[in-house]
Amino acid sequence: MTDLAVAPEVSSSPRWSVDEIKALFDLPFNDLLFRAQSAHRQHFDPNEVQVSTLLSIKTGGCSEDCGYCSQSARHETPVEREPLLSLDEVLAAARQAKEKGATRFCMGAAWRGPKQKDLLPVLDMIRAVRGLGLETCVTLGLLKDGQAEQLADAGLDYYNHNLDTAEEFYGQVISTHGYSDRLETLHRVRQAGMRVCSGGIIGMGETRAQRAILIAQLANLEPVPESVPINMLVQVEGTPLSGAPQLDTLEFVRTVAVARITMPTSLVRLSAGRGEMEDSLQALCFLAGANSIFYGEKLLTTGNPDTDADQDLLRRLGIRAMAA
Ligand code: SAM
Ligand code: DTB
Ligand code: SF4
Repeated sequence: MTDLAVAPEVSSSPRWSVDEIKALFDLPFNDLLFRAQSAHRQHFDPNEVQVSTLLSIKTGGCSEDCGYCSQSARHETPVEREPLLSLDEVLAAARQAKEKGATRFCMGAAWRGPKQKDLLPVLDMIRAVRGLGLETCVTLGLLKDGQAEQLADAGLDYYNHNLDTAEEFYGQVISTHGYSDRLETLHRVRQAGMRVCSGGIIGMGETRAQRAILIAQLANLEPVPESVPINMLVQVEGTPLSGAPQLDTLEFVRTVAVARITMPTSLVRLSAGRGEMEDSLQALCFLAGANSIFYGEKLLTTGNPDTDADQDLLRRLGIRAMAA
């Protein structure tokens, strides 16, 4: 179990027990979706999605061994190591994202965590992107003493740091850092007063019970993450998880629905994996309460639906972009 001294943001009287969450997963599909859609309508316009665009500001060559990740230096993947992008490159991408209708710009770096010399240029990027009138989010890995405060001072709106899977399964996917390291960074982000974006990856070989444990962990964070990305594993050639058995897509929809019911006021993001999803599956995810997407032809290193296809899908579903 997680040591509460390390992670004081884990509530001592949890809002949701793992058994309650397992029971949600086990509901008949239609009952589960009805409950999710009802919860969604209590807090959100069901015909709106929040639109974020993602940019990899530092790609590849990461020291960590995350079994799903194309950017680990320990896996032979098609991704090449690249230096940190310049401020001008980032600003050009952010301007384009804004023109295309994104309200939040998320910048990701393939680091275990930022070194101080790396953090300084990222602070400039945050200030500049904010200056364009976009919400800002960064995902830079584990934060050390004082770094969250520096990000907050630069005006960062959200820090993305996923718990990714159940604590008991984490060690089978990642050996170079632990679950308590992730919780400690989430705590630092909260202490510095920033909003939290934290979710996970589904389809890595975890059991349904482990999906329930992940959702319980997220839903019992105090306060609950404002943004909860639910990623479907994108299998990348050369990673240890390439070739993992494909998850039943309805189980992914169930996970979105359970996230919506247990975190009713959070944005639940239908994140990685949309590129491989039929429109009808994405529509089911929206019905299950997903109300945020990554918009733009690339995620970090893998593909995402092209923007024309997304505009067409949202038009056919009568879904509008949410104002920031
Ligand atoms: N290095 C930082 C870290 O690990 O927190 C930030 C970047 S990392 C790529 C951000 C997140 O992307 C991971 O926590 C994971 O949830 C997601 N991710 C990475 N590769 C993925 C894949 N192949 N499929 C689905 N999600 C993935
Ligand atoms: C999140 O939960 N998903 C995004 C974002 N946060 C950083 C990353 C998805 C990465 C998918 C694989 C890739 O493109 O490399
Ligand atoms: Fe590095 Fe993040 Fe990829 Fe893990 S998920 S290998 S920490 S970039």
